[in-house]
Amino acid sequence: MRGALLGRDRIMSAAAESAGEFSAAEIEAGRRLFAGEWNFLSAAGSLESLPPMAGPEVAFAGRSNVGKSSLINALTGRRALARTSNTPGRTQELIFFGRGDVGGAGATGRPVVVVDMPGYGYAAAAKSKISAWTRLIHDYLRGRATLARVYLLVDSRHGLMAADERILQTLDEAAVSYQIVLTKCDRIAASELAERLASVQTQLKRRPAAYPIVLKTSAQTGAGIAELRAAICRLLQERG
Ligand SMILES: Nc1nc2c(ncn2[C@@H]2O[C@H](COP(=O)(O)OP(=O)(O)OP(=O)(O)O)[C@@H](O)[C@H]2O)c(=O)[nH]1
Ligand SMILES: [Mg+2]
Repeated sequence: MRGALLGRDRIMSAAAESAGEFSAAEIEAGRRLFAGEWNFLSAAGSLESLPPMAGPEVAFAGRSNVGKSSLINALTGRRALARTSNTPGRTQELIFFGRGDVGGAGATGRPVVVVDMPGYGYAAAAKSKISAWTRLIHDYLRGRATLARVYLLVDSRHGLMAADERILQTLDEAAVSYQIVLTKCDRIAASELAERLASVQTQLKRRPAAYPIVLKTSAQTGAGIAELRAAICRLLQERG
């Protein structure tokens, strides 16, 4: 397949592959960023109750039950920092987490805040709740100047779905940088995972604010977690 790529596509593909790789030093910097004591900072059910903007934030968004809270627990090494559940609709507010030690200073010397978001596409909740969450999610994503990147989680078994369209549109329109992270990779065969990754990356080509590399993770096995930490660390360094 790779041999079939020609010219610009081939160069782009090579650049994308190298940008998706991390040196041992970057993996270590990512580990250090997420080591230490992570704590709950605050929760916001409305725009008015958002904490004041301070250091850079990275937010985890995606369909209900895709594994946002589980991934945050895997990143921070705390099994029950973010609340997880088998039932969709577990996280019902924007939840802010930070490092308790050294003010949470990361590689840039500034604290990084991790934001767990309510899921979308959950039809069983009350209509009024769904519309309130939807408004909160979209307002936060559009209006938060300190938001360094959104990690948009996608179940590796399903790929991008119709329910993801609205958030992709908001992020592209607001020019908020986002990266797709495949979750639950322990649930599918390696060959299927490679196909899903390629097809999602192809779908992103026409998305202006999407980072072209898709990450693969499993909160269950820990696969891809060190790379996601390194990616966040690199992002913070690039932002300066
Ligand atoms: N096999 C497997 N299951 C996972 C993984 N990550 C999450 N899960 C399971 O998926 C379910 C949902 O996980 P959550 O982390 O609560 O999902 P969420 O996206 O935060 O859900 P909402 O807050 O309801 O939007 C739970 O039963 C988790 O145990 C994973 O990497 N592998
Ligand atoms: Mg959750």
